Amino acid sequence: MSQIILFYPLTGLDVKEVTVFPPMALMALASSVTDRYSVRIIDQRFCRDWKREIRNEIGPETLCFGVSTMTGTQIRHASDAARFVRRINKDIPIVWGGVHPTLMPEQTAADPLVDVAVAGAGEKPFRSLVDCLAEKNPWTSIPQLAFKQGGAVRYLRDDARSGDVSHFSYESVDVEKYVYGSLLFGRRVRALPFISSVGCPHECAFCCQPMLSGRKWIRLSPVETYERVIRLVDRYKLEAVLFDDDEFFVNADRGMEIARLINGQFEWYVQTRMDDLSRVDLGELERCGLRVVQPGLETGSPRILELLKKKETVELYKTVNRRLAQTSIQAIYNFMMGFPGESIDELTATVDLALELMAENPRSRIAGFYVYVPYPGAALYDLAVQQGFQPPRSLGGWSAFSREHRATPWIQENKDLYETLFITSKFIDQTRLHALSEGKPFVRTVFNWLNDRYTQSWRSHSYEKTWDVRLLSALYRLNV
Ligand code: B12
Repeated sequence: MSQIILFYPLTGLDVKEVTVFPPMALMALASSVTDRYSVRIIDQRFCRDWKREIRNEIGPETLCFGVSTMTGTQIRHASDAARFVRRINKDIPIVWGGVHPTLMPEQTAADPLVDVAVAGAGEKPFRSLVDCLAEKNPWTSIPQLAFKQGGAVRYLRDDARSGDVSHFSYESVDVEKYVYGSLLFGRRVRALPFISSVGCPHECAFCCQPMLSGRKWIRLSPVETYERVIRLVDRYKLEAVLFDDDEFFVNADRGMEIARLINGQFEWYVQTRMDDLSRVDLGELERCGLRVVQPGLETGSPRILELLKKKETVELYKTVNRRLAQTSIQAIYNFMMGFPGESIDELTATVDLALELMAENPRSRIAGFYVYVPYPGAALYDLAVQQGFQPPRSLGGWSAFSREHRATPWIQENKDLYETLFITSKFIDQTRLHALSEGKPFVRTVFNWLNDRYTQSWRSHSYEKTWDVRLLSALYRLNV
């Protein structure tokens, strides 16, 4: 049987049981080919000796080596793997897919370590490609592919979106490795992610999703969602499900119907917006098992909210936060900083908003304060370029664009301030990291000390890069 090797690179944010989720992109690809081909998924996050693994797998029956990547750190690790495969056998086609090749198919395909870049949902084009490779047929007319031809790059653009969103081949990975999620639920629970819809109709100017999805929202019906999720829950004895949809409550009625079908049989988590939360019945969602919501609030400055095209207000944030406080649903808020033109006062407004939300809703958490990174495909990207941001001209250049990216020209003057806020934001909610210190009293004591120390400095708006921030920053970077 012909064989396909799929590789999931380190992301730069790889904390087991916290951010290491199953490589769903590759499991989706696998589901489209396993009827005819054998598929081996290598997840670098679990595989220190990934080179030996690749060497052992590659053989005469290998049809291609596929690799998935977001923009940022993953590109570097994907390139290492591709380079290694080239060295072992230069005739194995190397196929790249994922968010970054979707945003920049031509630039990706121009890289010497890329034979084919696939833009968009991969199931259909990947199946067509491997069929052609297996039958030794030409593949250069398959839509969604970008590749080099006659000294130039050709890209067969096709914006059609797939109608299905969640056929994952769980058999192609060792699911047990991914099953626990401790940070989100505050304790170790058996949990797996599930995706019930893809895309998002909103147009947030910092997000690449409008370009990825064309602002279309494709979803499973409530019954389909429930049936697939409950099968997953039964099969893997799950206590919780993480809905990794970009925006779960785009349609409030659909969301409520899914909730009623779930009816508290397991705990669940969703990514969603505050305005969507203002339109749903939080009490009923609580009864139906919704435990955690993770909205992006981004800023406490009304001007920046306008700039970001969030179409939400600080007042709405406060109102919904108060309503959430009356339930047991925990809110984990995401913030961003370092936007072009953002003043220190505007940044302070974000700090104050975070403190106020936590004071009014003591169960709420702060996921973090992240520095804005101009990802290609986002509307704000053009403004970033006008403000002096120089986009990389090659695939390799984008590998530096992780969440630790601190190279945008307008933040240089206050780089230490952003670094301090990023690091201290991880401790500011008093308990979010506590799950990591379970059973480790010394670590817990240190966390408590840091919590108090940083709360004081946020309250007094003093963000000095003290020795402890430097140390934490160095420790953090070891993982990136
Ligand atoms: C889970 C997740 C993560 C996980 C990693 C994934 C994992 N498996 O563990 C973690 C938590 C580590 C993560 C981190 C980050 N993430 Co994230 N993440 C997601 C999320 C919620 C789901 C990804 C997923 O599994 N999708 C499901 C699969 C089926 O879809 P897919 O990946 O698009 O794959 C399809 C196609 O792309 C293609 N394809 C993919 N790979 C391949 C490979 C081949 C060979 C082929 C042919 C095709 C192909 O086919 C697949 C099936 O159709 C998405 C949002 C979303 N709903 O998709 C964001 C998303 C991918 N993340 C995003 C971002 C911004 C980040 C962070 C920067 C966030 C932050 N501030 O920290 C970091 C990056 C790490 C870093 N060092 O900088 C952005 C992408 C930005 C970009 N330009 O790359 C997204 C789109 C969210 C958003 N709307 O902004 N993330």
